[in-house]
Amino acid sequence: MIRRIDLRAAEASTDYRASVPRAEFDVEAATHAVRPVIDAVRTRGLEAVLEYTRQFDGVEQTEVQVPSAALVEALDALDPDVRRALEESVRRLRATCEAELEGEVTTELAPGATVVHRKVPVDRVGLYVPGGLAPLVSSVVMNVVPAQVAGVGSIALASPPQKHNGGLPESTILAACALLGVEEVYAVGGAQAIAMFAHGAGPCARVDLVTGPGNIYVAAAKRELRGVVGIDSEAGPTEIAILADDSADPAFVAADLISQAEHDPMAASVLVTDSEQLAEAVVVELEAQVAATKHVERIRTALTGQQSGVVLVRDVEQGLDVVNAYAAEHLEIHTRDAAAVAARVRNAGAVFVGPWAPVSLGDYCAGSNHVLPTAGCACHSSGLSVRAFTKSVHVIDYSRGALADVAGHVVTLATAEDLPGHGQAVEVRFAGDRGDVE
Ligand code: HSO
Ligand code: ZN
Repeated sequence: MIRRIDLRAAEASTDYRASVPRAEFDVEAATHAVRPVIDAVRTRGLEAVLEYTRQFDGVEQTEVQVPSAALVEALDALDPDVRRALEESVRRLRATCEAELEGEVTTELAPGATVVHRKVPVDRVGLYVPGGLAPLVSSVVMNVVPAQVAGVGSIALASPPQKHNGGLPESTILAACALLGVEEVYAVGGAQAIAMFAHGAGPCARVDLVTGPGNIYVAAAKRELRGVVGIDSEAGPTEIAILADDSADPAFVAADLISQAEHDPMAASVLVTDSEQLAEAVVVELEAQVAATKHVERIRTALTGQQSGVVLVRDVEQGLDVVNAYAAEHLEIHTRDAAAVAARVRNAGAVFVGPWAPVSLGDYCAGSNHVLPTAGCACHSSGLSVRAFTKSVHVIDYSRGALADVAGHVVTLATAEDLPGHGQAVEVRFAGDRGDVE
């Protein structure tokens, strides 16, 4: 079922980015569809948001904000087991986020010459939680917790309205918002939600930063609005790559490939191995396990798609080159000495080491974040963390003497760039009696 790519004879200089399977997720193509939506929300605000909600979600609304009573009710009705699991998920992620908070860094360049690298949280963020094939209640946790720990003062969250829930977002999503103390929730989805965040509409004031995954229209809207508003990263269909040798357990490997294929017919599951035997055993396991899963169709489509495959390599060394080129959203290492192999991974959204750290653990309860770069973006971008919700500001504090010490260099560089006004801004301070002012 799953396709096979044999790279064992590839030259050492091969650019594996061209050889690894990859989903076709043509964000560009969706751009022309989202442009009018963005324009309409920018110019007509709430009225346009309500129109698109009627058109795309089939829901008739007169307002977009979820009443606080609905949030409280959803939390009251939440299954106690789900509540406990969410609380554990929050506890672990919060601990990681708190440990990762970066403090101020002060550098003294000379007596009286300091530069402070100060961390400032973004003022207001808009978090997007998709509806889609499954209501990802865990994505509420993954977006909200780092924003809260970073110290973001104003948090708004949007999720598509659901016909089966009276036009409100999924109840579990509302319950998670209530659990985390998020009070500003909008029943708006798709490009219109991203446009509402970027430009403001009705009760929703514009935000400074939008985060969270979404479908192709959400990704296209984020691409269009980048600059008007800050954007975390464009999230495409989910991906799992597994680097395994003959020590791996084929049942574990197959189950993990299936777990991410379960998200989306376009999801990518890629096994990279130097063991022909393991590859065959995994294929046998996939057949057996897929037949027993709930979402067989979706999973089969994902596993047989051109974006998935079993890649055969000569050895783990070549396997590392392949996975570094692929830059998977999630990468599992099932080899001997897995920690040492994992230490050599440079490009991956998140790395899962050994047989006891499946991606599902990271999806819910590891303490790591599951909003991660896809489509090879892990070679330049990071997953969501407190960093995504913080900006840094350099604060420059020099005394008169400290400026005097370096003034000559400033004037020289200003002259070299033919910008004498820059030099003058320093020299004026030392001209005449001004020179005595401290
Ligand atoms: N694997 C998804 C996140 C998720 N899985 C949420 C289950 N629920 C993208 O990292
Ligand atoms: Zn998942």
